Amino acid sequence: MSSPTERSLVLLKPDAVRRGLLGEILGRFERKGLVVEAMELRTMDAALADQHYADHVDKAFYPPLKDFMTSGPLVAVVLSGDEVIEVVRAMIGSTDGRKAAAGTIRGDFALSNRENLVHASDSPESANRELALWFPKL
Ligand code: 3AN
Repeated sequence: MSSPTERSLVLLKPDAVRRGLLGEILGRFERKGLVVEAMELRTMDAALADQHYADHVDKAFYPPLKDFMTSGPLVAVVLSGDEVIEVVRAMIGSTDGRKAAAGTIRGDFALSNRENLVHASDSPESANRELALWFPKL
């Protein structure tokens, strides 16, 4: 019996929408062979931000991060594929766009550690939690 295909919750952040990079970023995931299972343009409100970033709410960088993440529409995407969580994390690169490797999404298009274009679940546990938060009916 084959195991069920893994899923990841990916957010194309408000800077990706504003900069017109949705097609570029989604295209990379599609060309990699990952599958879009669900997708929605929506604006994160304060309550959802606090839930989504539950691990970060007490950190100094959280208030400006919350302002940024609630500043305009983002695109929430459910991606699936073999080892999708690890694959997508490798494709987006490290948190700080100035240090992220060339060839990654952040390395190629971001110059900030806050406005870094993409969020992606970092473990199966985070994926389960985030998928339930963003796509409870899935
Ligand atoms: P990642 O998105 O690479 O998993 P996390 O989970 O450590 O990074 O942080 C969540 C988000 O918080 C990041 N995507 C980034 O937007 C923001 N962030 C993290 N560290 C900093 C920082 N030192 N200064 C400003 N924003 C930060």
